Amino acid sequence: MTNSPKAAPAPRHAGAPAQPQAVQALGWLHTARFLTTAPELRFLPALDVPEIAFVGRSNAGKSTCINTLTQQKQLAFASKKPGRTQHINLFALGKQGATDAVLADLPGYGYAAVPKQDKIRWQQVMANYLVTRENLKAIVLLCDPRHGLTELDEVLLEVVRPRVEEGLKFLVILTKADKLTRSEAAKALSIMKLQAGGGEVRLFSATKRTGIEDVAMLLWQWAHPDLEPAA
Ligand SMILES: Nc1nc2c(ncn2[C@@H]2O[C@H](COP(=O)(O)OP(=O)(O)O)[C@@H](O)[C@H]2O)c(=O)[nH]1
Ligand SMILES: [Mg+2]
Repeated sequence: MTNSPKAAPAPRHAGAPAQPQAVQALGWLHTARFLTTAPELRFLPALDVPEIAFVGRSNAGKSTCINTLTQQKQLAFASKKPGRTQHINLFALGKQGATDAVLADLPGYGYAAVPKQDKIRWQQVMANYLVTRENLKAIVLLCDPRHGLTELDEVLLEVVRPRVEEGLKFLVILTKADKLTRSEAAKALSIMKLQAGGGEVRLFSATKRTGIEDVAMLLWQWAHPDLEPAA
């Protein structure tokens, strides 16, 4: 069994057979549609479906990753509208218009040189989000392995680690893997596995289409813990 004609346009390496679970997961992610945008946490609507939050420093590859996973170029526009770059954008997921999960695109944070005030503020926003967002199910941290972890990535890891033990799902995506040699990629992966404190770590490349299916399946499973993946 491979792709049915109605299966979502899963990105494939030529000739590679599609796993039914990957087709299912990518089809689900492809349903992503803009739900709402909020300038601050407290303006987010309360939701009762699982929420998967994407975070990472600016330029880590977050927008590209979300667009690649959802196969939806226009989603990026929502985040790129002037004045919205610091907003939290929510995208609804689910077949037949029935929302069964949401993706939250959190504002990217700056490079090492951000003013201390901004760091403290960001740290408070993240801590607050983790504690108060009741439907938060998973955090996805995007990291460009050529630059390693920023101070704020480290802060995030510290805030997230104890929550992972309490059941929060956590995934570190090492982006732009196409820019690494095989041995650099292996090294980056093993270092991050030590730092992720029980979270998952995956290499990802939008250009070479590495890790897409694997990440999609992980997110699907986290959003549907009570469903069996497609056989
Ligand atoms: N080579 C390569 N470049 C990438 C990849 N993903 C993103 N980029 C580039 O990295 C830059 C930042 O990406 P973007 O998605 O805008 O990052 P964001 O600021 O985290 O949303 C852009 O120039 C992208 O084209 C990838 O997988 N491979
Ligand atoms: Mg972006």
